Amino acid sequence: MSKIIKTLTIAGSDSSGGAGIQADLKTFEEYGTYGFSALTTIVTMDPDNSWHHSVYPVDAALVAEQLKTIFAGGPVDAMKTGMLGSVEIVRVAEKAIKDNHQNNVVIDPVMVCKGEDEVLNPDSADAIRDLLLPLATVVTPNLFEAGVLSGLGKLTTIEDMKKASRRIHELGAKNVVVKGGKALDGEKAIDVFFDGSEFTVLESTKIEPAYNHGAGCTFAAAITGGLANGLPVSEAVAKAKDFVSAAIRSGYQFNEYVGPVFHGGYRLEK
Ligand code: PXL
Repeated sequence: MSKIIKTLTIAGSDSSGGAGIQADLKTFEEYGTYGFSALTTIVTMDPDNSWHHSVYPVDAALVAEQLKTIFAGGPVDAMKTGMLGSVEIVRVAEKAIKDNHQNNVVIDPVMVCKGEDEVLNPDSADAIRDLLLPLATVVTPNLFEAGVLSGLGKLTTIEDMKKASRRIHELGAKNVVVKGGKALDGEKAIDVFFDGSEFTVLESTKIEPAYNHGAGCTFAAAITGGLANGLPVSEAVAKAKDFVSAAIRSGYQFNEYVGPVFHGGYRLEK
């Protein structure tokens, strides 16, 4: 066996399997990497209450202990963060990244689950902006998160997305992908990539019906897998877009509320 390529996710558990650490570890495996995980929250969804999400954060000290275990083997080849759950956990993630001189850091600034539109925890959103964006190789906000991080509010056009990317880059993230996904009007699913000097508009055909629960986590995990494998950022992002489109095409209806992506879709289509 040649060198093991290591990836890490600091994120929440989605028991329904499409998002969170479940998405990340499955995606890391698809990229041929060895995945580590530090669990930050446990999320449950209630079928008796319209699939309402409840988020239970893990004690921040326990997140720190998990990271101590993981980094006992030295830095990983690339890592990502997902749902962090509290300001204290954001601080723990920041400290682990700094103390271990970890590079190739993908920050997915998770603020809400799909279908829920309140910022889970506004203080954590501020902490992600102030403490983690300066450490980010790539940050992957959706439209809503990009509006919050940039302070621009509701984004509705590609021009808005570009403006938000520029603001978010100024906050310290080296590369920014604003995921319009299917949220913008029109036939295409559109994301904007900004590397600090140039914008690239990434387009794909909107997929209907969209079984897309977990698409955001899977996209960020795929970028992480690409970086771990040595791809330049722009190539890691472009491949991740193909990877997540295939995962959506292979998604399935789990119940009346949710249809997750299938993380093995890209492999099956090859
Ligand atoms: O898709 C956002 C998300 C991230 N992380 C976890 C989740 C969700 C949404 O359900 O459960 C753990």
